[in-house]
Amino acid sequence: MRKLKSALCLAASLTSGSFAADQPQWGQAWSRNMISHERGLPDSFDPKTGKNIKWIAKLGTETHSTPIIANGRVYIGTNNGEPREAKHKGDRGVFMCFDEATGQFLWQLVVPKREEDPYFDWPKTGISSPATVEDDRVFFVSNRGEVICLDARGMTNGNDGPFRDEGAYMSPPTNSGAPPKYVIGAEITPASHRPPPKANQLQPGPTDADILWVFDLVADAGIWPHDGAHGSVLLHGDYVYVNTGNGVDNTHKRIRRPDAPSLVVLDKRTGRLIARDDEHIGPHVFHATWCSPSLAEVNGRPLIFFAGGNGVVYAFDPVRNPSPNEVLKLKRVFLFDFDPTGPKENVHKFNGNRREGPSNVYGMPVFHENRLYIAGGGDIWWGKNEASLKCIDATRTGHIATNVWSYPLEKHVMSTPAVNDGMVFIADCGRMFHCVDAPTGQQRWTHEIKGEVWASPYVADGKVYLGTRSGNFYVFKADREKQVLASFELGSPISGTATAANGVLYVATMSHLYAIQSKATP
Ligand SMILES: [Ca+2]
Repeated sequence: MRKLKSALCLAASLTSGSFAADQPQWGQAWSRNMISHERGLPDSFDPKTGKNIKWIAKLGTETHSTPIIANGRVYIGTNNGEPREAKHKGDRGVFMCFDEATGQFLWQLVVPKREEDPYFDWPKTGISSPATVEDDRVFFVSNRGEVICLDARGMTNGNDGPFRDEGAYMSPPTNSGAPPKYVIGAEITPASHRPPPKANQLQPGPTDADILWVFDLVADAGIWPHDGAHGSVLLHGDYVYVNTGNGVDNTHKRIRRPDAPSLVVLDKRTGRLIARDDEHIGPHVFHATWCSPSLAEVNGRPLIFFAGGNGVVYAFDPVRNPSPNEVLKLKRVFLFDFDPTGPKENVHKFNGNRREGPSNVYGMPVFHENRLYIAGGGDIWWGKNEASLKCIDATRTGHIATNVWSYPLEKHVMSTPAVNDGMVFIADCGRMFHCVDAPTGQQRWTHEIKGEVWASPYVADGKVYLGTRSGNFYVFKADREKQVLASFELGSPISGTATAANGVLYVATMSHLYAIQSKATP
C-alpha cells in the first residue's frame, strides 16, 4: 500500500510540479547547472512562418541578458535602441518585464549610462545581468554596476520604498548624450549619478519600474567598473551573493581598486553590505570579475562557489550571523587554481598575448554529484587562446592541487557547462560544441558550429539548445551519440542562454525575444 501511495505521489509530481515550473534564476537553483525539467519542447521554430512561435516581443538593439520567468512575468535586460516610451530617448540600460502568457510589455527600468569613460559602461550594451526572482522581488545588476531590487508588480500597486526617487534615478544628467570621449590612462574616476534639477526630472509613470533598494558597487563597495556589469544574483537565506565586476581601467593594464572585493553579500531586504571576500584577488584580476556565484550542499554543508578574475575557484561558508556594525569577511573552505602554471605576478604584461598569460573564468562553477565543473582559460578579448573544461572534487578542503580531469577546449570560453545524464555539454569561442563524458572527461563527440558562443548550452526535454554570435541556433539531441536535430539562422546575434519554463522555450536575439511552444501560433 505504501509503495502504491508513493508511486501515485511520484506520478502526481511528475505530471504537475516537476515538468512545468518557473525558471526564476539563471541555471538551476543553485548548482547553476544549465538544465531544465521541462517537457514537450519543440525541436525547431521559425519566426518567419510562425512555426511553434507563441509570441514575439521587440527588445532594444543589443541584448546580452538571459530571459528569466517567474510568477507570470518574463524579465530580460536590453538597451534603449528601440525606445518603448518617447520620454526615454538615447543610450540607456533597460530592464524589461513582459506578461508570460501574451508577451505584452508591462514595465521597464531605464538606467542612464556612466558617461565619464566608455569603459565604465560600454556604449549600447544595455543591461546584461539575468534577473533572479523571489516572490515579488526582482534582483539584478544594472549597467551602472548597481545591485537593484525591484517590485515585480511595477508601479501598479504604488511606489514602494524605501527607495522612492525613481524620477531622479532615471533622469540623465544635464548635457548627457554626447558620445563619451576618453584618453587611455587619464585620471578619470567613476562618478555618482547626477540627476538634473528637480524641475527637469522625468516623472515615473505606470510603465516605469518600482525600485525598492539600490546598492552601488562603485560607491558602496569601492570597485572599478569595466565594460559591462554582469552579475547573476544568488539568494541564500536573507542574503544576496553577487560578483562585483571589479576590473582593469581603460589601459587594460592597471587595476585601480586593488583592495575592492570580488564577491559581496548584501541583506536582501535592505541592500545593506553584510560581507565580502578577503582573498586579495584585486591586483591579479586580468580583465574583470565575470563569474557569478553558485551554491550547493556538500555532505550536508552549504558552500558558496565562485571564481575570481584571477582564475582561482573558491568555496566559502555562507554568512550565518551578520554583524550590524561591520562588514564580515567570508570564510574560505577551499581554493583551486584553474591554471597553476599560468603567470601569477605582473599578469597585465600578458595583455594582448594570445599564446601565454593567466586564465580567467566567465561562466559559473556547476555543482553536480559532489563535483564542480568549471570552464575557463585565457580572456576572449585580451588573453591567450588556451581554454579548458575542468572537473574537481568539491568534497575536499584547503588548497586543492589536482583536478579529477581536464578537457581541452578549442579557444576561449564564456559558457557555463550543462551536466546531464553522465554528459557535460559546453561550447567555446573556437566555434566548437562538445559532449564530454562526465565521469572521465573523455570526449564523446564534437560539432563545428557557426559563430562564437557567448551563451551557455541549455539541456531541456532531452535536447541541447544553443545560440551563437553569428545568429545561428542549434538543437542537438542530449545524447552520447551525435545527432543534430536542427540548425537554422535567426538573423541576429545571440548572447543569452535559452530558457525553458512552464512548457515554453525562450530565446533572445539582439533585438527580439521569442516564446516558443510546440504547435503554437502567434
Ligand atoms: Ca520605489
